[in-house]
Amino acid sequence: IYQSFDWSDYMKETSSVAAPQECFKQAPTPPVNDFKVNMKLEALDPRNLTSTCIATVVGVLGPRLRLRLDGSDNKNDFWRLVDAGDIHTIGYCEKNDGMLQPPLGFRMNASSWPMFLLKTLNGAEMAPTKVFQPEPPTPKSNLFVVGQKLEAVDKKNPQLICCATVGAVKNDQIHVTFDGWRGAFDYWCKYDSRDIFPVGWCARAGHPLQPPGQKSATAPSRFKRPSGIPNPALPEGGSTGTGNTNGTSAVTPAANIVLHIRGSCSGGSPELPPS
Ligand code: MLZ
Repeated sequence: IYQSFDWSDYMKETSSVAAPQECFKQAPTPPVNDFKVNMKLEALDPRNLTSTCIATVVGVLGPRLRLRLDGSDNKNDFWRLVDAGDIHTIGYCEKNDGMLQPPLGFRMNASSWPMFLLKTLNGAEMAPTKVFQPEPPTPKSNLFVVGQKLEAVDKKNPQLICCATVGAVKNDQIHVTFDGWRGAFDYWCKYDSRDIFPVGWCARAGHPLQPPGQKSATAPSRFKRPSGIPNPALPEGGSTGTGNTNGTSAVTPAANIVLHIRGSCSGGSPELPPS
């Protein structure tokens, strides 16, 4: 029988506490999502933040938008909150004397960009101003404390928001560690990152929350998802082909790649934020 995850039980069991709302650059009441699939807007190219591009909403999940840059492929989708500060109505860039740019990896010849832009915007459904929600204020300082619980985007599977713990705090950054998962998913981020949320945010937002993982793969867990119950966070009913009973799937080994590293490059520590 499927036992849904309960933060308050879990925090009792683990003698832990939630990071308070004041720590986060997030609205206490998650914003409404009035965007619709196929609406177009302006977004910064996540792979080249100097470029403002046209993006299309290709999915909605709670207050989040799955975006695809027009002229790009379907392998570089990214997610933004409806109250993100870096998404705008079409026309915003030009109004501020900017020029819309083709995305990195534009699938056509650069010379065809002006005509592509004309055609992609012709007859397009443009997201109206009213669906863009105001960006929440930034906390004055890093108020996080090691051990506090939170909900965090899994940057390797960015559709997922998962149970997490503050593993370390350094200056304006926190180390996000994912409960029940090996360290490969952990990351450092600024305390005002839009990828971290207070405990309870997903429930309030109507967004799925991934329960803690299974570091000990054989031990039984109340949080296992029985096979047959789809993971709502995944497209097409949640099957990834390599699915396990956790509603997730095994990590696919990366293809072999050749790294050419300069002798002068020391690489840097994965355990510390860039100074
Ligand atoms: N398919 C992946 C999902 C891992 C999600 C981890 N989130 C912290 C896997 O099973 O490895």
